[in-house]
Amino acid sequence: QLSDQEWKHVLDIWTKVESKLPEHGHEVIIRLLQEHPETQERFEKFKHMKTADEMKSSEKMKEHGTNVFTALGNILKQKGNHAEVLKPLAKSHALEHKIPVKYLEFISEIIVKVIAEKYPADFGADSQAAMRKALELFRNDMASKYKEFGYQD
Ligand code: HNN
Repeated sequence: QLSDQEWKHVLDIWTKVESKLPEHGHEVIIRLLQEHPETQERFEKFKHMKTADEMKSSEKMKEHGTNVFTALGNILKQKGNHAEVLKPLAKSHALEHKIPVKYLEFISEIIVKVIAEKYPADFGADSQAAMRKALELFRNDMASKYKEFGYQD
């Protein structure tokens, strides 16, 4: 679990992210698919896309980035008490989309990298460490829900 100070770091930087949430979500998804091509196979609606340019001009992908970042923001705002919000997501990502925890690790790293690039002055070492911890908590709780749903990756 995170301290009050750590949650404050996480939610303060998230306020900045929200000022351009669709753009940042879009960029994170593109980088995930580019850096880890195996993740692209998990998306029926994106797996035909070949180039980063195609992804950049895709409104559908931007919309998906928005959905992912909106969901993540809703989780972070629970400050760890996210069981209820997590459950439907864990269920769809385990049983329907079949997303291994490893992919959640991939996106976590990219999220920290992208925020650090966009907001260097507001995302110092303490904030980065706090965000990493929050994303780790999210992944751990996803992983235990995965087990409950009988999904082993
Ligand atoms: O639960 C749902 O299926 C609703 C759509 C949704 C949301 C709100 C998805 C989603 C889909 C369905 C896309 C569609 O058809 O519109 C798929 C195929 N995800 C995936 C696949 C992979 C994936 Mn995710 N998601 N998602 C969300 C929301 C949040 C969310 N998803 C994530 C990762 C890392 C991957 C692996 C490639 C992901 C994360 C980290 C989050 C943030 C909580």
